Parts: sequence; C-alpha cells; structure tokens
Amino acid sequence: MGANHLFDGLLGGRETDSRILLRVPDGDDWSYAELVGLSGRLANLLQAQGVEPGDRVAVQVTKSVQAIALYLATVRAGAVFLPLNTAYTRAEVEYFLEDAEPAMFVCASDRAAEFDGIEARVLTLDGDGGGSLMPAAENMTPDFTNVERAPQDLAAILYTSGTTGLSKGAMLSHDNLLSNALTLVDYWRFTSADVLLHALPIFHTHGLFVATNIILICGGSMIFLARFDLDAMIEQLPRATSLMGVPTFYTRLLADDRFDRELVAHVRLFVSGSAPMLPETHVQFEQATGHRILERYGMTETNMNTSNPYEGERRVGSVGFPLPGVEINITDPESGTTLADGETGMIEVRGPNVFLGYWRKPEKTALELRANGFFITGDMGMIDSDGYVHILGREKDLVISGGYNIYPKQIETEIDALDGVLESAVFGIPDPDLGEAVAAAVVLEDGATLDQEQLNAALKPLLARFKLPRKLVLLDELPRNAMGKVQKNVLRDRYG
Ligand code: MLC
Ligand code: AMP
Repeated sequence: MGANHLFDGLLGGRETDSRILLRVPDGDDWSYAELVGLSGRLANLLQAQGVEPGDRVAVQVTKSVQAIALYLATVRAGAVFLPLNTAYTRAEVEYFLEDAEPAMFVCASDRAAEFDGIEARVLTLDGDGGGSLMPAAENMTPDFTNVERAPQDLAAILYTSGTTGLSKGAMLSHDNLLSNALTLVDYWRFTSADVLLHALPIFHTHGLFVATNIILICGGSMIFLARFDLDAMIEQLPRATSLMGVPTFYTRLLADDRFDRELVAHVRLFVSGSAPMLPETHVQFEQATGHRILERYGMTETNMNTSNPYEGERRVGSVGFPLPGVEINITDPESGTTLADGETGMIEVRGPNVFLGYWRKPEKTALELRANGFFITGDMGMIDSDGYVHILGREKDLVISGGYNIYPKQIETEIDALDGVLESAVFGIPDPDLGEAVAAAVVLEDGATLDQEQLNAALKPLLARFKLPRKLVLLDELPRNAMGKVQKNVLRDRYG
C-alpha cells in the first residue's frame, strides 16, 4: 500500500484484525477487518466511477456503518469527504454542490429524485444499507491499494459559516484530522479497552473526527446508535466506558429517573462540547453520578483546541487548557494585539489542528486566518491565572441550538424575501433543552400580517427544520445602535 497519512494513522495494520469495532444494537457487529474490507470495496467503486484524487465526494445520508466505510473509502481513494446534515433542504444542498463541484453525490434513496439533473454522479445509501451504493460495491474486491496522500493533502471539506454568516467550506488536511485525534487519544487516555457510546451525527466534527477517529486509532469499540434516543442510551450506558455529547445529551439524561450512579458505574469518561454547558448541569451531573463532565472546546475549522484535564481539576465554566501543540492567543478584536492573561478578547488559535483555509475563498480565508498562522475564532474569552481558558461570548452572530450552529443571516435573508416583510432580525433565546432556540423579530409593511405558522410554512421548503424560528415577535422597528446596527443583545434581553 502507498502511504496515505490519515488512513494509515487511523487503521493501518488493522486489515486482518478480527476484534469488534462497531456494535449496532438490533443489528450486526462489525470487526475492524470487515470495516477495512468494506472501505476497500467502496474505494474500488469510487475509482471505477471515475473519482480521481482530489475530487470531492459529497454525502448526505443517514448515519450507518456503511457511511463510516464511505468516509474511509474516500480517504483511501485520495478524494475529499464532504458530509452534509441530513436535515438540509434541496435548496441548501444545491448551494454546497455548486460550490464544491463534487464528482459524486451520495444521498438517501427517497431524496434522489430531488437531485435529478445535477452535475455529479448520484448514488444512494439508506440507513439500513439499502440503495444503489452497496450493491455496486459488492461487485468490487476488498483489496485496495491506497492512493498516496501526504500530511498536508486535503482530506475533508465541512461547510460552516465562520464568523461572517456566509457558508464556506473549511478545508481540513490529513494531518489536521490525524494529529488532533492522536492528541486526544493521549489526553483523554483512550485505549483498546474503551467502548464509546456513539449517538452523535457523523456529518460534523464532533461525531466523525473526534468520536470516530479516536476510537479507530485506539483500537477500541463503539456502540453505534443511529441517533440520540433516550431509551437506547439508558439501555446501552451500562456497557460503555465513555460518552461524547453536546450539552443537550446530558440535560436529557439528567431529567430521566433511570439515570443514576449505578447505571454509569462502568463509564470512566463523559465529554461535552460544541456548545456551552451550564455550570448547574455540571453540578447536577456530578451529584447524580459522581463524575465531573470533561468539557472541551472545538470548532469545524480547527477540530479541538482546548480541553479540561483528564487528571487534575476539571474547572466548571472553563474549557480547560490548550491541547499539546495548540497555542491560544487572546487579542484585542480591533487592533489584534495580544492581551494579558485575565483580560477578555478574541480567542485566536494556532497549531497542526488549524485548517488550510476556506474552499475557493482566499479573500475570506485571509480575513480569518492570519499570515502568522493564528485563526480568528469569533469566540470571545480569557485565560485565567491558572491557565484555564474561558469562553465568555461570541463576536460572530451565531445561535447554537442542540449543538447545531445556526447562522441568523441565512434565516433573515429568507424572511426578508417574504411578501409583506420589511426587515427582520434572528437571534437566540435560552432554551432549557437545546441551550438556545431560534427567535425572529420581524417588521411588517403597513397592513401586512404574519403569524408563526405562516412564517414556518413559508420557510420550510427553504431551510432545514432545526433552523425554523420557534418564536416570532412582530415589532414596529428593530432596536438599533447609533451606527444603525441591529442590537441583538437588546432583542435577547427583551424576548429571551
Ligand atoms: C432536532 N431539532 C432541532 C435540533 N435537532 N431543533 C433545533 N436544534 C436542534 N439541534 C428539531 C427537528 O428539526 C424536529 O423538528 C424536532 O427537533 C425533532 O427532531 P429529532 O431529530 O427527533 O431531534 P432530537 O433527536 O431531539 O435531536 C436533538 C439532538 C440533536 C440535540 C439530540 O440535534 C443532536 O444530536 N445534536 C448534536 C449536534 C452535533 O453533533 N453538533 C456538533 C457540531 S461540531 P420538527 O419541526 O421536524 O418537529 C462542532 C465542533 C465542536 O460544533 O466543538 O464539536
Ligand atoms: P462549529 O462552527 O459548528 O464548529 O461550532 C464551533 C463553535 O461552537 C465554537 O466557535 C464555539 O462558539 C462553540 N463551542 C464549541 N465547544 C464549546 C464549548 N465547550 N463551550 C462553548 N462554546 C463551544
């Protein structure tokens, strides 16, 4: 096999390893060897279908073992994996396909008709392995000579809106992904004895590049749930040694009577991230289980940046220390000069985890990625006297709901285009389940009317459902500061 930096690091030498990698409740177990074999078949299929090294393979499919194999196959074929949230509408996906120009697009069978006539070759894959992809792969051999890929070669593109609200493809190299996962295996003490309860989606950094890559590297196994389902979580937790989740996972578990110390007696590590966890959740969790949740901080462009320590104090309200090899700089958002410890400013990050830039957007890249290598995160924070990093707010206009990032600008653009709407402002309001929920303040033209139901009916074909406003307030005018900028903090305070 040729050297393929990411694949070799994740699964090199595991071609004949018969230990179980994936346990699918009510489904099959998959060994390491079986997953490597399936990824080989799929990599042969990608090549046979004309996918060349560097080509993008866009994927919008339900979580499944086959989808993990497709990720690995794409890496092995030297192509670029581009996963998409299954909730995205046709209109949203169309933008990504036009921007990324993938050679292949894999989607669910029942949505294939929506993508008739697109440039890319379309294959289908369903949550149960059905669709056109797997029968085609079965005709292929599992042996595959990996395409050579160097550490700096592109491995994946994940769309995110960065600090500005315009969707951009974050380009992640083989080494961005591998170096970060290797660091985390070590920092969080993962070994082949670990059994991770995996309930996150696999179209984002957290579920794919953190949870999955870590387990592949350490040689452990995963209990692989299609989604977060409370009953299934309660059933499987006694078999798990570790869980990674967004704060909503933990608040939902805590609210269930069955969730107690005994249920998680076997678990050694609970990790939370992707959204801020309330201090009271940390406290309640520790009271209920005796475990202090380990909170860490990451983002699409950088994978993981900081983490609370495995041993030593996991400080509530903090996201811990910069990971080994990662530098954090707190700067004045106006001037960019470095601030002293204890002062609040923009969090900037540099290290092998920091992405290559935004796909085909050098000018946007230059705005957020400094020439000296520091990435301007859009998060505000400070470093305390013990070196712990605290996130204290966001400069970027972003709502984080259940760990999904929602960019107000996209929703405002769609609302503003509706008949009778003069202007709108979308903002986050506190939500006990999701952390934040989307709210919309709308100013109507004289005589026009709009209610929540009409608003959401109009937005449904355009926006993924998790982006639909859960609260609508009609205003005569939007609150603005002296510069004319809409004051979302005022909206949040008034209607939150
Ligand atoms: C689902 N819905 C949401 C939502 N998830 N609404 C707002 N925010 C969310 N996150 C809506 C659906 O559209 C649907 O609406 C209704 O809720 C029920 O859908 P569901 O699929 O049954 O939802 P549920 O199972 O309750 O999902 C909630 C969740 C899930 C929190 C378990 O969203 C989730 O797994 N989130 C994890 C996201 C994640 O992995 N983020 C990591 C990003 S990486 P309707 O209208 O159809 O009824 C990153 C970097 C880092 O940020 O640091 O990790
Ligand atoms: P994404 O763009 O989806 O990768 O989301 C990244 C953003 O999620 C970060 O820039 C932070 O704003 C937020 N985030 C991630 N982890 C945490 C955390 N532990 N606490 C607070 N915010 C977080």
